[in-house]
Amino acid sequence: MSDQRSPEARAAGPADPQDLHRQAATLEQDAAAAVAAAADKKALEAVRVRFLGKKGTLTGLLKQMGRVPAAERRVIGGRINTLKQQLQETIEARRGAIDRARLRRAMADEVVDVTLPGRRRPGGSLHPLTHAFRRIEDIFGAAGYEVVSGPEIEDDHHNFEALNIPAHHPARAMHDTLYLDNGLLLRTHTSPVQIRVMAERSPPIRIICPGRVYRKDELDASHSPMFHQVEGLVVDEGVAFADLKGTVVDFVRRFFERDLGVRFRPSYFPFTEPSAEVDVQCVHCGGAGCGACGRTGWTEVMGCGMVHRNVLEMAGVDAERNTGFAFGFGVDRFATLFFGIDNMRHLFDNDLRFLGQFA
Ligand code: 2U9
Repeated sequence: MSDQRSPEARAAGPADPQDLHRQAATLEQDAAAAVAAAADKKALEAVRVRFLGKKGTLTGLLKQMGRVPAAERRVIGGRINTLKQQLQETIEARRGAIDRARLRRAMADEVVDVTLPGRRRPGGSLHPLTHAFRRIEDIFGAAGYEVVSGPEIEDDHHNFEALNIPAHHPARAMHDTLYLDNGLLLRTHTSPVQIRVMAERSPPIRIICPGRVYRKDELDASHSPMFHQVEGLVVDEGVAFADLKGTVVDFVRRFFERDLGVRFRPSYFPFTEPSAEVDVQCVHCGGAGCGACGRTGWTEVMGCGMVHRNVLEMAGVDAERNTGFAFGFGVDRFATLFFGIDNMRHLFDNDLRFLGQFA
């Protein structure tokens, strides 16, 4: 049989089997220690390459097999192969141990203590105007009124003409209206909604119309170019001023949760006849007089009256059979009185320190 040894092996001469056994024993100890010391997969891979790689220690041993005398080759070759297999198994076992250790650490880091109290998210709060609108709608809703909304951009007819405010009537100046380029306008009250309802429905009508209204005012302690209003309208057979008085007194006492004194002062509005302005006893001083009510003991909160016959007729209501009453008030005013807010600006500043007080 021809010589299978590599040229190097032939040149190097025979290998001492005992020396190979000694190298194998040393390798076994070194490899076991190196695998055990590998702290992570990268270090373990370096150990694998060091012993089992192409230029690894064990590979070097195998390369010497060619110089071992044939009689010894089977024994030493078997030992080295067993060593290689054991080393591979030891490395795999260590890889598994490293993975399990890493998983345990990860789980320890991510552990959730479900018994801990939850982190409270800061709750929001309702705007004082929202509170006021809800109170108003609850009170009138309980009395059988329907809440109706309408467009904020209106036309001259619905905002003025249909309310008995003809083209050059001084009342328009009262409203300091904001007109758009197309001749439409920002409604100065929510009355147009009631006009639209009367045009679409037959009596009996019982509605309140909340919403934003606009006037060319500067924002100051008691005025704003945009403010919030509620108007109410009742049209039916046999509606009398006494019904209006009873409704207004009942509403303001329910809203302010107090048996406040209420007084009606004769007034004038183009859309109602007779008309009245409504004062309530000052919610701060109960009528004794203070800074909030200008030492009068009374605060004006509302306007009202019996719907003018012209308005009913223009809206297509049979004024022979039906009469009606209407009222209107600023919600901002009711909110500032109810919550003791001293300046209208606070309603529009969006300062969370202020708004957070109204849960
Ligand atoms: C129709 C007929 C009549 C609504 C009314 C008032 C009196 C009134 C002001 C109070 C403060 C507006 O917010 S405010 O500036 N309103 O004084 N409003 S009677 O009368 C109507 C409404 C609609 C069809």
